[in-house]
Amino acid sequence: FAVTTFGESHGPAIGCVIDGCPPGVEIAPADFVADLERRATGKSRHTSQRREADEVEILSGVYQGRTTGTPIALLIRNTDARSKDYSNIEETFRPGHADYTYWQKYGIRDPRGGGRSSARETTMRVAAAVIAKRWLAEHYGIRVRAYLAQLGEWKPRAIDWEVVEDNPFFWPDAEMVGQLEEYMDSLRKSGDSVGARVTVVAEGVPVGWGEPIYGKLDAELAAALMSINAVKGVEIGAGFDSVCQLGTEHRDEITPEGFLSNNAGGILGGISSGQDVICSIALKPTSSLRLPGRSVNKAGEIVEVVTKGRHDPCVGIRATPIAEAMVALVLMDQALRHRAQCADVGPQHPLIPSQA
Ligand code: EPS
Repeated sequence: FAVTTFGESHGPAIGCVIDGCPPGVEIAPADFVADLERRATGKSRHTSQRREADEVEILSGVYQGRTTGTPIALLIRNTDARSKDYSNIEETFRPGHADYTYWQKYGIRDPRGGGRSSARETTMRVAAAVIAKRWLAEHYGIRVRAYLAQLGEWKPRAIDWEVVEDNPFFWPDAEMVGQLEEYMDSLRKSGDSVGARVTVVAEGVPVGWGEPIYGKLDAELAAALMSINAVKGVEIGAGFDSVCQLGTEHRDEITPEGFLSNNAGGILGGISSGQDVICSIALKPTSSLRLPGRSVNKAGEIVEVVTKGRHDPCVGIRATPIAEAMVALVLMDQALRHRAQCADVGPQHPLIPSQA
């Protein structure tokens, strides 16, 4: 199950091609709406105010409402680009942005909204994952969901999945939402940005997915999550907290009824254990800022950079559904690989039940 995307933030359209999807998955343009809206700009005052329709056109791979097994092409036309916002940075490099590395690598770059390096591209990852999520749910009862686990210094005091979709931050602690609104309002007014942490939990993943050395489930999750714009860190399970743990504390002891903890994040030796698969990502603060920063231009001269445009004061907020999507894409790929190799081998004895 391989996904590739194409398109630039300010080009005519963005799209993706999904190869290797099994036939028979029911899918229609309306099925993409909910997840694309969760990720979209312009849904609250706390994110970019660009207003995109994000309407999916299915160009191939679906016949009479079902996938045919052939490559699926999805297209979304860009409808609200304002390229003049970027006319002042054509010759310069935003500090902390991919402008500099794209230009060094290719000798040419599309400065309009960051072109290919824009987070607009992640729309298509979320679209592709709608199909993966549906297939995973139908075949294995898997549910992949995520929440914002930290915003700057703010950490939730409770994790309540019931409230995550009811506030603009994907925040799991309803009592704190008012404080976050205030904080984000003052941050936006200041013109600065802040980082965040997102946690993804995949429930119902059977034991045995992932390959032992090349293609470890955790390695593929890390690569997929790290490929999201602005991600600077990935953790699986206890992640960097493992550094301070003792072995007796970290190991997840086993009983016939199941594991007694989940520091492993549901993955042992690169293979799923049957527990929840848990990953977290760290996102850097948005680099496109209206506050002046020091940089150089293409001639190497000292310049001061100010970015216009409609940017997110915290890209981490909208990264929540994107992280969820990347985990679903990896799980679907690993599921198909596992079926190809091990379809005839069931789980071994003694059998520990899959568990949260
Ligand atoms: C982005 C810059 C902004 C965001 C954009 C990501 O766009 P603009 O170039 O219009 O200022 O709105 O996000 C999206 C359009 C989207 O759909 O996520 C950036 O620099 O990454």
